Amino acid sequence: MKLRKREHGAKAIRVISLPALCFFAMAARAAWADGPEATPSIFAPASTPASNILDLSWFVLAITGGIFVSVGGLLAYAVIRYRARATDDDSEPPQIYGSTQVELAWTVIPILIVVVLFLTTARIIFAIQDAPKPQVALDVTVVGHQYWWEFRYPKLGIVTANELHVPVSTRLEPKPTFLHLLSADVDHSFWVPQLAGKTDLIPNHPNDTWIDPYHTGVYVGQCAQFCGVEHAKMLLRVYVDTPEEFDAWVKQQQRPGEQDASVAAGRHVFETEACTNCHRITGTAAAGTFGPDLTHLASRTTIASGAARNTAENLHAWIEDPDHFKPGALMPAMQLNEEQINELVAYLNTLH
Ligand code: HEC
Ligand SMILES: [Cu+2]
Repeated sequence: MKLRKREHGAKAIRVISLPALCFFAMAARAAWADGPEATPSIFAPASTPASNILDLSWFVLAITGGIFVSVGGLLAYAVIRYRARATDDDSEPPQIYGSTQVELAWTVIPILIVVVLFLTTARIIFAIQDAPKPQVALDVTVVGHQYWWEFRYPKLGIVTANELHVPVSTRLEPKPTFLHLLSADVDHSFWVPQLAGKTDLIPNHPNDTWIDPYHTGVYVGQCAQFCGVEHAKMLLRVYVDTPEEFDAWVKQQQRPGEQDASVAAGRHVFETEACTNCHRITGTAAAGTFGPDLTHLASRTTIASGAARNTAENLHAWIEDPDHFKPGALMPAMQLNEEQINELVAYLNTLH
């Protein structure tokens, strides 16, 4: 009987040490995090809004961790120190009610803690929201669609999809990107964990956020607001380029669609099928805006909002039946024959 009671004490300690272990594992992770990660982690921020949020998270975690450790410690102490013993008589311990000091202490201290957490959080939210936009900032309009992202660079005359290119922003040469967030249909949420917190894209209610990534590389993100059946495959990539890479990318995107005579057959299929109703390729009659702009499709690494790599086989499978990668995607299977699809893929592959 005695032994079993001791086991209870040991269990209480194990339950407490598990969250503590997780806490230290995360802290250790943050220590060596730097640059882009394959699995995005909020513990490896690479942009001011994300690192402000991480600082706040550590602060909140320190306070709540302190509460957890002291309450858990007192509880464990009481459980072990005052456990039932064989020598106990069965009388009740002294019953104490109504100590004004104690009641005041456990009402006022939590209120103060909540006020501190509230104020520090509000401060960070407003610091990010109200950050002044410098002259050099890059403007991008982000439009959420079921289930893909449209990126427009109004001052540069560029429209692209799913893969956002921005220049790196260093301390010496700051070049933040300000994002104006819109939606074409339902609620979406722009979230690239290493770059900034989530900001929703709400129909008829424009929102704004900004990023200033300090390392080059690819940062992955995801729509963070349930927006329909394919919400989980509404991924996004942010390419943080050196200034030279970014300028080269801009020049390439500003060119009209490639006109390669060797793939005229595929272009003909594209222009005579319903593709033109939904997609735009500058330099052709296609001016649809329901689906992604395909003018520079071949310059993208992925298709269908990160659902598949941009390879000839995947393009073939996608055009044959988009449900192959994204069941419920809003592009119909066009019932084309093998030859037409092959011609189309050959054409799309020339659209650098
Ligand atoms: C009814 C409108 C519609 C028609 C018609 C249509 N598409 Fe699409 N297409 C879309 C939508 C919407 C997407 C985005 C799907 C997603 O990612 O969820 C898309 C995505 C694509 C993509 C991937 C683009 C990217 O950057 O991810 C390609 C390539 C494509 N369509 C080619 C075609 C071709 C070729 C045709 C004609 C045979 C065609 N589409 C017809 C609506 C359409
Ligand atoms: Cu979405």
